[in-house]
Amino acid sequence: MATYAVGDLQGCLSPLLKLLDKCRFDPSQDQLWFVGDLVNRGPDSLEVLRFVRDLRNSAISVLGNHDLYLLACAYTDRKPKQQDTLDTILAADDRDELLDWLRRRPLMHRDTVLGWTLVHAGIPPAWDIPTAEFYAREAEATLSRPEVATFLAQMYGDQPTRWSPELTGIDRLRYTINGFTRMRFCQTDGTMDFSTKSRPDPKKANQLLPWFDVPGRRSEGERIVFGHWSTLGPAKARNQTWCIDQGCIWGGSLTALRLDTPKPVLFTTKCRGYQRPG
Ligand SMILES: [Mn+2]
Repeated sequence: MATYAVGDLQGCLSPLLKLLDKCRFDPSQDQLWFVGDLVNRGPDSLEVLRFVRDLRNSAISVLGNHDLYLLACAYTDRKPKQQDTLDTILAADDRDELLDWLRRRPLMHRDTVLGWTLVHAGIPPAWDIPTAEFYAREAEATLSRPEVATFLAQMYGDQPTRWSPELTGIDRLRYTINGFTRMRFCQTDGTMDFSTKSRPDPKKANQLLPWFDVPGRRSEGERIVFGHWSTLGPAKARNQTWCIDQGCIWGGSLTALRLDTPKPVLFTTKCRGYQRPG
């Protein structure tokens, strides 16, 4: 039995099918882990959502910022923007089943036997693994409740950026969601910084660090696979974390990382690119 983690799809189905062919994925035996952002910007958001849902127990998908954005568009008065490709989902006959399935996906998945943890963007440096799991479960419970709309309407915002065990209510939930699904950079003390999406700038390393390079990061030592950061550079181990978002939607590649081998093995397939940056 093989386990593959697959990078951000953002509504691109054909690269996924090609990639699964390439690694000879067998749904009767193997498992797929998806780093989230299944939908938006690509041409087949609805088909990708149905495909991953239909894999049932052969797939684990964590929530990304684009998945949460779809939920916000579906359950609140937020309107999709011009570059979004969510309309086919919002108009689909099976939209309610799909959205209900999506909002019950985890924010973090950990397999202690395999020794890997899956998240969309990262784990806040202030959290060790049990702490991260605790707050993931809290936010997941909120998303699975019937009153999900109330939460989604208050979800957006950059604050608070600094962790404190005294945070409560919507502030704590927003910190959790932003850490798992939006974070890239932190200040050297671990405060999240949402001012830039670019690649790390060595000249600014005394102010802004990728979350996985923050000194004293409490999840250090854990193998973590994530996506969300297509400008980070080649997929490789960085402090035992692997970013496998290789910018499929931008004409880069779709990447899978086999996790159950002594050393992780990369599989990639070229993507034609459906969106231009900016
Ligand atoms: Mn993302």
